Amino acid sequence: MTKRAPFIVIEGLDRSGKTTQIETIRQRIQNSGRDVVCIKFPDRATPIGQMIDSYLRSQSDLDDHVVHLLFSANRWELASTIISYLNQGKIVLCDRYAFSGIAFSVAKSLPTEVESPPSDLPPITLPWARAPDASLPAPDLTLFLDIAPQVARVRGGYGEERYEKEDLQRRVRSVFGEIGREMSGEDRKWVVVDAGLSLSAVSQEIWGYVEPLLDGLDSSVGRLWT
Ligand code: Z5A
Repeated sequence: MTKRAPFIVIEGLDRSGKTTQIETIRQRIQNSGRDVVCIKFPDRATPIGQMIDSYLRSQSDLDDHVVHLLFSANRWELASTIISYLNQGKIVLCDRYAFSGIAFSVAKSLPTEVESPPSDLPPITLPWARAPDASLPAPDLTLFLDIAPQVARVRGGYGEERYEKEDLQRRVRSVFGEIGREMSGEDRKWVVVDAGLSLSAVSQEIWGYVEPLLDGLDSSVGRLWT
């Protein structure tokens, strides 16, 4: 049986170095003579991605439940393409995935120091947030680039988008911690990397996890949370 390629996800907070590290891994994989494709969520180019883009830039307002479902729909838009790449032997490197979806949406529902206006809708919980992403292609490895928001801030500062605020990033980090505790039981498919180290130290550590997967896998692509 021909092997299929691995699906590798990089997760982390804003400014944790996801984009930088994906580019380094992509080059190393290409230099090793293998096919690799990079994707990023949200994919702002699709019709749903354009709605998300407008929301993130604060050009439109949407209820938190609605935007959560849009982020998930954006992943479903690419789900069959991901599976097809993997079955063609193309390694998929993905910048953010369903875990970001859960972490950001649940973090928005956590209590804050500043009181928010009362809502008629229920808060977003982990089980509610996970449901729309169940059965998406499951990553074979997720590398969570962990960084304290105060260290991330030093890296050129946060941008102008809706979620680029230190208080929210702190709450997101704590939800990512909870997701990591749930996921870490799963055959080391979730790995925490200290993203506060130097660029080369981080990429060396990441490569140590990625390299063993490069020759492909015998199993078919898994399904998330099934
Ligand atoms: N979101 C959501 O709510 N729900 C979902 O389902 C999904 C996403 C998928 C999309 O942002 C927003 O959507 C995101 C989550 C939410 N909101 N936030 N925050 P995005 O994808 O467009 O932006 P981002 O993911 O936050 O990426 P970023 O700001 O570009 O950060 P990054 O890719 O992790 O970092 P970087 O660009 O590689 O590096 C940042 C700077 O740090 C740069 O100057 C580097 O040279 C420097 N750097 C990187 N690594 C190091 C080290 N090790 N040392 C020193 N300096 C470094």
